[in-house]
Amino acid sequence: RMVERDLRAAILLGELELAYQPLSSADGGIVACEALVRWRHSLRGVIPPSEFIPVAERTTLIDQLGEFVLRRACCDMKEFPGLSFGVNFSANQFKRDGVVSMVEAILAETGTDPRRLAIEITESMAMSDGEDVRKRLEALRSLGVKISLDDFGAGFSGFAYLQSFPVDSIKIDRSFVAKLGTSSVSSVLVSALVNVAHAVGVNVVAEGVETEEQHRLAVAAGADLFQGFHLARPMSLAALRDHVARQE
Ligand code: G
Ligand code: G
Ligand code: MN
Ligand code: NA
Repeated sequence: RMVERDLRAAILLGELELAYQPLSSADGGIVACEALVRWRHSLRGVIPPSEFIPVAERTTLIDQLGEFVLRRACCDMKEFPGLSFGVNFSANQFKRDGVVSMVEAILAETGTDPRRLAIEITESMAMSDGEDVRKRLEALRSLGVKISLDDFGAGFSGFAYLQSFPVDSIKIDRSFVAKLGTSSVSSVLVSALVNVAHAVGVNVVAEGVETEEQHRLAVAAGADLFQGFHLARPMSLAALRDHVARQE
């Protein structure tokens, strides 16, 4: 209850902010960012999303939170014309009838090129709800928005699924990336995921890259993009400006 009341106030007071984590290609160049919401509480300091997204999900606050995140990300994107931005959508947010028109309205309002926005939903969520989810994904894609399946492989839905599902990229779950270097089987597994994805025209992000070796092995396995603490941590908008400028 208290968290719910505080979160409602936080949205109004502007206590929510976005951190951005870069995604880079094999040569190290930044090509995209993932937006990650944070709550800067006046007394408790920074509260991670794992503590308040579930609360928001149980109420209608997830709608306001989702709109806030998307609007802020679309505004911030204007500073980085060459980069795509990923925004996470949670299950209940995606189950809402109005989700597609909400995205369309915010793209229009902020003058955002839809092709630069990737909506991240978890693999397990995508699989859960049959036709409704598929229709929404197709509607978003026909706006030009990209769809990315987060935590892919964790809720193993099978390869066949990828072929028929309206997605543009998968983010291989970090549990697979964490095992790279610990056994040859893990490299074979990641390569297999990459090969199947590429065969059906789907891009692959290796997420949770924490070491030089994991990066090297993920590159060798053929992943297209790389994200993780080894490359860059989530950072403030101001830090992202510096980070991108240093690279240019
Ligand atoms: O940043 P952190 O590792 O604490 O994120 C934890 C979880 O919160 C991740 O699963 C991430 O997808 C989710 N998350 C982060 N930002 C958002 C957001 O803006 N909306 C939703 N729905 N989930 C988010
Ligand atoms: O579920 P999702 O992939 O959206 O989760 C994103 C979260 O993963 C972010 O909150 C971010 O802080 C976290 N993250 C990003 N890179 C790494 C990493 O290399 N290792 C770990 N353990 N977490 C990471
Ligand atoms: Mn994500
Ligand atoms: Na993930």
